[in-house]
Amino acid sequence: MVMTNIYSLRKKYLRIEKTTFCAGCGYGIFTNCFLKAAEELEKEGKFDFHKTIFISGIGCAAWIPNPYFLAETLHTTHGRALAFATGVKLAKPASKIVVISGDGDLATIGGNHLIHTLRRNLPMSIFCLNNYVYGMTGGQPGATTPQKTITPVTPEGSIEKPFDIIKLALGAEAKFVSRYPIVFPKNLIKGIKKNLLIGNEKSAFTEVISICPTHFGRKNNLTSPAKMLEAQKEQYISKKKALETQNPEQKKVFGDFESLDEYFNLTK
Ligand SMILES: Cc1ncc(C[n+]2csc(CCOP(=O)(O)OP(=O)(O)O)c2C)c(N)n1
Ligand code: SF4
Repeated sequence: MVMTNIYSLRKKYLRIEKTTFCAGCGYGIFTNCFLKAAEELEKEGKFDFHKTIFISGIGCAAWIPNPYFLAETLHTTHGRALAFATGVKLAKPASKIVVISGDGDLATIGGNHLIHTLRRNLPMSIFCLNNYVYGMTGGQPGATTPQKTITPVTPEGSIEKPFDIIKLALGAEAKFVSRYPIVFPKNLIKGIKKNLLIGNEKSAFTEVISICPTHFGRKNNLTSPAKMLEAQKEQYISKKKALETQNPEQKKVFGDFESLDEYFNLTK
């Protein structure tokens, strides 16, 4: 179970144990899952948290590695985490690079860096934390915001069609692409471990579906973190179940994706 020794994990891996994230923010769940995955891999002798270089851009998600992780961290400029990560990898090829940042940072302002990083395929692990808005600056819409979402600048609902980040990554011919929602922590931990291992050889990309109760939830009738998690649970189905059942409700699929064709077949 994920939470059993989470306090000792936080002591071991965090510089500051208490975070400034809003109560119920999905990033707490992601952080705990990441620490659990890191610890499991360390026990297997396959990962060294304290020697890893964690790189992030700007945003609430970008705060996860820095200031919190007790490791080498580089907190960069908005949208440019992958450009910095590329530079660090080229300068220090033996280093383990992990990028953790938001969907605004990696897929909106940093979208160009994302496609070229995936195309270039330098070994690194990339975690894009998607809460569907710009959380840090007040919940404005970005490239992933679903249509009809109420935000401070779209009081009648967002009208633009959003990016599906998985399609974007597969379209850029990323060599490893996966998606895991925070509401399924056991799957998420496995997904994080797989990404961390594959990221030693190539660019490994994982979209983590998170929640921002403060800005997305409050404005869109999801009035508590629990309601947001329940809604997330309803919206997503594992790839295994989607294949077994043909995904009759056309839910969004999570798991590891091999190709655009496979992804299109799963989601129709
Ligand atoms: C060049 C630049 N443009 C805009 C900003 C303002 N800004 C800071 S964080 C942010 C959005 C972050 O959103 P996301 O990456 O999705 O992370 P979240 O806060 O939702 O975790 C923006 C627009 C900035 N710091 N720098
Ligand atoms: S604003 Fe949203 S994303 Fe940022 S800490 Fe609060 S709940 Fe989390």
